[in-house]
Amino acid sequence: MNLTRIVSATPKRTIAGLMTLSLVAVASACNDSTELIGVDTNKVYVQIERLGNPLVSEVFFPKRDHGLHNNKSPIDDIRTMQDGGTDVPGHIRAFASQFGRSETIITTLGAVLTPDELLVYPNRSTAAGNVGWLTWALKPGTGYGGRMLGDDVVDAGLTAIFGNLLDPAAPVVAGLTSDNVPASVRSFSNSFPYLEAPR
Ligand SMILES: [Ca+2]
Repeated sequence: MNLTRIVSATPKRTIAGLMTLSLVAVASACNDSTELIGVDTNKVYVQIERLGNPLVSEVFFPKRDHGLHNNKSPIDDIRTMQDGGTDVPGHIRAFASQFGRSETIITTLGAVLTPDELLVYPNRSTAAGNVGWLTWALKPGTGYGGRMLGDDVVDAGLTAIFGNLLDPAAPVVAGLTSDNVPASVRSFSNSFPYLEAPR
């Protein structure tokens, strides 16, 4: 399956805010400063972090660049760092290349994860199997997207990077396709807040 082609052919309807778990800075002109040096009284909120797709920052960005990712917005993800962006595709390539991952894997990951937003298509069916992380890409034209509480997103992400899901010809890097924590170790309720009790 050529996800790159699928992605480019699929109109993206983004509920971007869903994904930018960040506190979005509003009511002020944007600036490119990546330094938090205090409270900006011209802003209603100060963005301190963001999380779109799982693993993008945690895996692909070296620790020194986490602050950069947290202080930027999805619109910056396609731009190079020299141009003031976060360069998500470049970070993916730099990381994956260290493990000899194929060009197909690298470009597909870059296409699916840039910009770093959790995509949701609310006009699509929520039937079983249709909702969940990256279903919009895996089931082009019908996948709802989003993220289910029970999604083992770490295993899914590691499998995409180190397995052969995106490129059947690629070798599987043994031992790196799972965090060895199965989704079954958690249970969820059907009522708010849907999470199991602390333990
Ligand atoms: Ca897992």
